[in-house]
Amino acid sequence: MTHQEIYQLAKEWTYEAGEILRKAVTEQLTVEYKTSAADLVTEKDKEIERFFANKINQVFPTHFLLGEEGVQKDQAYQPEEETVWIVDPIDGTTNFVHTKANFSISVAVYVKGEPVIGIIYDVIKDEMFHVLVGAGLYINDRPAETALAEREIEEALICINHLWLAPNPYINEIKMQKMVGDIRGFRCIGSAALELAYVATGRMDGAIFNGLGPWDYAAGYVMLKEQGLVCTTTAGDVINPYQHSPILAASQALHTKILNDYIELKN
Ligand code: 2AM
Ligand code: CA
Repeated sequence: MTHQEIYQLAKEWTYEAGEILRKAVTEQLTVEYKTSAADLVTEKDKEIERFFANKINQVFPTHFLLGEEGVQKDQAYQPEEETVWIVDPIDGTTNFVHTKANFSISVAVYVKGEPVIGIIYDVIKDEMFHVLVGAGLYINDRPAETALAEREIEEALICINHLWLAPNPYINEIKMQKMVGDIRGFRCIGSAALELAYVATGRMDGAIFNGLGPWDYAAGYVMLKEQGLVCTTTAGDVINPYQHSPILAASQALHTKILNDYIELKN
């Protein structure tokens, strides 16, 4: 099958999964803690990941699945040698449970280490960000703007989390506080994937995360790359798409400015 055909199927499956989640927000959910009360999982996270696992196993038995909930067990493979689907069945589970909006399904396909497909679906808004590398980034049926404005720091809107403005083990909070004072504003939508899609489409100018799973950023990374934007670790290094990573995404000039002036890592 061609990449174009895989892309079409991936979008169809994501819409189908979205339909399940739109129904689910009206139902009673079983919520469990994963690592803490701030890290939730519902039966729907597992159900949606299982949905993708079944589809992939049926249609692409040679492909692998790297999903947040780890429903596909017993896979031993070298990701750089294979076709790998990187899936977050619900990105922003806390929003899914509490606010019932601003959560997304994130699906990426990487072929032999290369980003090929990225899909981020805002289920409640019915807004799908999607890209097949080389064929352009789209928001539903509309091409996203390609020439994104290069904003000065005082005009920038940046996605960050409140955690990085308070004492924390990862990043110097004093410099982060300086940054939020210098920029136009900051936002935390609560779905890292959606935040990266917003940077890729120019709705936000940058995003900083201190610890994301591959499923949180893999699809966003494909979109940012297609748009000529920069996405690295918070140390400015190249990302290994199969590992947990801190992330800094922005246009070239802002990325350099944030890295040089506002980020000081603690370890
Ligand atoms: P998730 O909903 O798929 O867990 C919340 O600010 C954003 O950070 C969400 O996209 C959330 O993804 C992500 N995130 C990654 N690791 C997390 C963790 N350990 N606890 C809470 N949110 C996490
Ligand atoms: Ca998730």
